[in-house]
Amino acid sequence: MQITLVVADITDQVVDAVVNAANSSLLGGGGVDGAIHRRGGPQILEACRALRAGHLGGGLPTGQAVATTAGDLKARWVIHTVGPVYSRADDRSQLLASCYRESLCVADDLEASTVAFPAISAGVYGWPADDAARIAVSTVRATASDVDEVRFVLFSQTMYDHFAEALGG
Ligand code: AR6
Repeated sequence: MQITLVVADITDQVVDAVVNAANSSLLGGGGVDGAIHRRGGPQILEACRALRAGHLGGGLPTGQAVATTAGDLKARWVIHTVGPVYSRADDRSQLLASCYRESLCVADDLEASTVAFPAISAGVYGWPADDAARIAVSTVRATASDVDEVRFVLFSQTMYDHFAEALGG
């Protein structure tokens, strides 16, 4: 598996699957989530509502992942995952790692060969950027998957630099 880094908007990516940093409701929010629903159109929300009406009636638990259509995005699927809210008192690193592992597992089920990830939990959920990058890179590296390319799509040069350091180290 190849790991690549780019500074870009994840909604512009031409990949098989785009990962959404969602919340448990799956019904939208700000950040990546808001951008994906805005650019992808109403089909994504419709698919999320159907999941909530079915086996995810209680919402998607933190650390888990589920796929829907990507609507009008250039991708085929959106893989929604719920990162943990950062806490200094409580080490939730395993839940953050689980987001990357579970998303790759869903990507394998879809037979996706290219997957774009944002820096999960590193925005609204407050995870320190250097640690978020370290967990993202080390987890993806340690996960066995048939995905050919994992592309981390970072929204700023600063975040890119954290990922580049994690990748180089
Ligand atoms: N493309 C790539 N990266 C982006 C984009 C974009 N279009 N927009 C923001 N980022 P966040 P979280 C970066 O807040 O911390 C939502 O309301 C951003 O700069 O999207 O997991 C959900 O509904 C940051 O580095 O996700 C949840 O309630 C990273 O993506 C909550 O936010 C993640 O920021 C999830 O919070």
